[in-house]
Amino acid sequence: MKTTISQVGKYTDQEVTIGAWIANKRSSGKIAFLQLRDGTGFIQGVVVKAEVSEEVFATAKSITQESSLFVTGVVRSDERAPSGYELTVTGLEVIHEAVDYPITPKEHGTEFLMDHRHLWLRSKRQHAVMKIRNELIRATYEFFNENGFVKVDPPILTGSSAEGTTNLFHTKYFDEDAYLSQSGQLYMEAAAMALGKVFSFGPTFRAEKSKTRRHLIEFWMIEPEMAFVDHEENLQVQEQYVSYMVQSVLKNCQLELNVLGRDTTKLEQIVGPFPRITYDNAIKFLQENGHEIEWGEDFGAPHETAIAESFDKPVFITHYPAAIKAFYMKPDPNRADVVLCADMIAPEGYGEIIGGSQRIDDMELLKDRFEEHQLSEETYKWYLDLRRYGSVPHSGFGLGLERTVAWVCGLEHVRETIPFPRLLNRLYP
Ligand code: NSS
Repeated sequence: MKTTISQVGKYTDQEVTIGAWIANKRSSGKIAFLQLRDGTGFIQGVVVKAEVSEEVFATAKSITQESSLFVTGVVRSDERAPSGYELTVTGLEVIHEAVDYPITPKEHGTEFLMDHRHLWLRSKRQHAVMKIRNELIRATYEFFNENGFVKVDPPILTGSSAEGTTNLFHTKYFDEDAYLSQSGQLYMEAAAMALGKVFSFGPTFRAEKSKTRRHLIEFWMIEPEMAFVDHEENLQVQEQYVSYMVQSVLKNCQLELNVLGRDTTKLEQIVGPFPRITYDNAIKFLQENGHEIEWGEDFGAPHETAIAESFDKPVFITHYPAAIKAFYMKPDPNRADVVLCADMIAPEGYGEIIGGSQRIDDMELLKDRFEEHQLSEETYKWYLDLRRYGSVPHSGFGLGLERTVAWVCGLEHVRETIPFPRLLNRLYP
């Protein structure tokens, strides 16, 4: 029976064949242990000299790391094995022999591994990260589909900016100037007026000369947008969504969390509601704790970490000064110098994972903002139309997938959270 490692449990004590690679190997005169991987999982294949043909044992002894082969063997249930199973090998058919695979079981430097990202992805750790990334995506679709949202795909090539003009990737669109999307938000607002509750999931681009462990040049964002939803309701959707994602990973990715050595007790606490703190109070808190920061300044990573450390759950920082936030955010009706927005800061020092807000729904105010931000009204004519024809209160947010993966997996740096990271000095592989 041809099967995969993830499915061997259905064939206990039966003979199966699996297409696999040699992840690692050790052998003695009488026995060889093959660490096999096939993409769906990892399993140990045991080759006992006395039980197989001479040829099979010779192959087991000489086979090199990352060679590919069809392995035939009997599935044994084994409590000690991480997957719960082991394979007693009866046959080996080599497909392709790998010569001098560059990533050996010894330690390698980060730059070396990044240069070999196309191969590094095969490792057990990276495999676990990609599986958890996939679970977060799967849970995202499940959550929004079950809650009445429609998936809408905004364009990647755009003629305007959504998040400020300083970090736009410029390109040509035949004779016109064009930019790679920083955020699909403005288009999602149009979609919300057509479909009510919508969400997008796609790549976004920021030409930021930042080299921090939280910044990617190309990253993936989930952007829900909701008509007839205000600031407070927006926060409720966010805490439900983030709780749902984390609980889904806990339910479906125990093996992967274990490979990564993640402290899951920390993740078990991620259940809404999440605490909230206003920007005003966050500034006070920081000042009282010896940070040099004045009202009106934006938070840096150390500030975010200091605030997050007071909580076991993600925390919303709300009501930022209008002057340091995007043009489209709605001012607080009780106080025009702050806006109805929130950033969600993940616990354990992983920083901001969500930025969201209620949007300006008044056309005249939006026009004023365009002027203040020196944005051409002509470029945003269609966006103003949303306020011209049946404008409604509406809100939305953007969750950065890679920062969320870093947090859930407990990774130091976002470079391991995406298959092929685009960083300041890296476009290869
Ligand atoms: O700039 S954001 O804070 N907000 C927006 O783009 C809004 N237009 C979203 C919306 O309301 N529809 O980015 C949102 C999130 C932020 O919290 C991070 O988690 C992530 O996107 N983000 C990034 N991740 C990795 N690398 C970079 N450079 C990055 N920039 C933002």
